[in-house]
Amino acid sequence: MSFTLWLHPYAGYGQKASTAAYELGTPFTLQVLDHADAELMAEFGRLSPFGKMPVLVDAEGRTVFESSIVVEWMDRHAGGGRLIPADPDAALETRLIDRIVDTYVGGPMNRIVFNRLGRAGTPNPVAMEQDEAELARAWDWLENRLSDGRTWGAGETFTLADCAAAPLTTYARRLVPFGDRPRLRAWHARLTARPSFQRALADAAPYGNLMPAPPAAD
Ligand SMILES: N[C@@H](CCC(=O)N[C@@H](CS)C(=O)NCC(=O)O)C(=O)O
Repeated sequence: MSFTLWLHPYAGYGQKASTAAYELGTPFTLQVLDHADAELMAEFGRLSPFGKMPVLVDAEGRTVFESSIVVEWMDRHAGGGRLIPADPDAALETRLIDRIVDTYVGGPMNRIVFNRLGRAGTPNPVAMEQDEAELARAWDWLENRLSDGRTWGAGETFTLADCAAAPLTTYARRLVPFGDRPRLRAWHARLTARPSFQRALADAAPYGNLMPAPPAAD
């Protein structure tokens, strides 16, 4: 299996895909997106129907997009059953946590960042407050879900849920701190220490700090 991942190493959803690839140990070609390169971005525009990263291009030139589908594809082609557990109930819990993190952590996070950068027109403080409230609600929900003592997002093995949560919680906690949520904080510490995520962070390091938010204070 050989494939190329089109992404920017700083982007949270890009790191979700690269963390998964590093976790599986599958070699891949990293195609870094560069907005200053019009030709490259035009090619990316042809690959990505909604202009979003990551996009995976396989050896036959077929594209796979949407980060969760990209991770499922990589897991299946690496033999299956690791990032999406073979047990159907465990797979369902994995997909649930992945959906919650993508929708209610990544969603408001991206909207707040777009607002702060002025990419959504004039910054809208009311919309930003609503998005901060949604993030706090996601933190509460996750804290409660972790109360069964699980080690990782969906159980005792590192899955798609953790590939999503590692980058997205790392960025989103800079907008809405974890506060008094010890299980969420402990999970995040385990995610941060995971070698696959450390490799994704190392890919991002040369780009410095692009996030319009101070470093996490808590
Ligand atoms: N639902 C998409 C979301 C991907 C996404 O939002 N990617 C961001 C980077 S973190 C992006 O491509 N942003 C570029 C833009 O919107 O211009 C997925 O899971 O792949």
